Amino acid sequence: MDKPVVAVLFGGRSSEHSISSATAGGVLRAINRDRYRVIPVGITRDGVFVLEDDEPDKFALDAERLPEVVDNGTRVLWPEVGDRCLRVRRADGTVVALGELDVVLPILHGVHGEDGTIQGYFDTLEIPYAGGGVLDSALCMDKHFMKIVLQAAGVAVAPWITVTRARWAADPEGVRRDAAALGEPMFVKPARAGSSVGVSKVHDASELDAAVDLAFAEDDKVLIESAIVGREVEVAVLEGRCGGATRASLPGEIVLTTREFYDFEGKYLGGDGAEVVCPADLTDAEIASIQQLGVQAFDAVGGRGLARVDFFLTADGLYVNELNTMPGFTPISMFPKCWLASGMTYPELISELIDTALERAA
Ligand code: G1L
Repeated sequence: MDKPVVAVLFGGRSSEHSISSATAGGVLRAINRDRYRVIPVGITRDGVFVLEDDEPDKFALDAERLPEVVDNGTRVLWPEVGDRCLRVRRADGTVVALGELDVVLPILHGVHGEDGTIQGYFDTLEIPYAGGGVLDSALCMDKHFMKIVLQAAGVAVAPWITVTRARWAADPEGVRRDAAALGEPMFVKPARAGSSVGVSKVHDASELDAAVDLAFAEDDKVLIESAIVGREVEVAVLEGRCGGATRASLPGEIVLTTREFYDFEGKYLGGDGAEVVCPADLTDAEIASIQQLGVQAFDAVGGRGLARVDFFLTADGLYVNELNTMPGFTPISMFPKCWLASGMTYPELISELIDTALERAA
């Protein structure tokens, strides 16, 4: 049998274009080339699909120059429904066939990446893809709906209120009153931005307005949540194979040293103050509860492919903080680290995600 052809899709119209490109560089370096034929497809910041160079080092994350997909004139033409042939149109107008596409590995963040829209596009084209599907991606992109679904499934989440821009304009006093009932401190977050952008911790009522305004700069819908005091533990979840059950890794932990919470700089720019540790120092009973709740949360949102489930471990139990269908995916990110601690290497994990998608499509 021929090797399956995998299009690695990255970049995109999101603030995390460079993170996506750098992650794709790592995936291009690690993917098992004995098993797959790889076609790198970049999306420019303007949303143009271009054939990229198969050069992992081109996309390395470097503090001086962030990696970027630029329009090189070689446009990718997706197959029509029922035809799997991937083609490109060169700048001179000639069209060249690259081969029969088997599966897309989408490494994209935010708008048109992890919100279910690109997933719907590939569903429409009948092209299999790794990772989350339309429903779980869209649900987990919106913290308001994600929390409602988790709560309905019996998964504990931090108490919160959701505030629309319209309500904040019409009834700020009412919002301040509802927020006060949550107690202090609180977190204020945009409903739909990723990577802690627009998130702030509010220690007392005097800080609330500025935090809400900051979050509204990112989205028209904002969550105000009680800050849960606890350890930040996370588990990496994978869809079951061959009709089997959902699987959870050993849990990891975000160990804070100087930073108040795990923000964008701490996550991606090598800012110190937060450390990703896996396996976390936990009792067997704690590990079992975290794994069981991670699987329950994944199944509650109709999870597909993978998700990282983030918890607060407190004296009175576990709260799910977030379910991320496109978790950080460099070799040093939590998701791959948790599977490494559980016996699966980074290249094996990439194969697992691709094979799960191929198996579902078969
Ligand atoms: F391989 C999957 F499952 F498709 C997959 C896709 C995307 C795993 C992880 C990610 N993560 C990301 O794309 C990102 C968070 C690095 C983008 Cl900024």
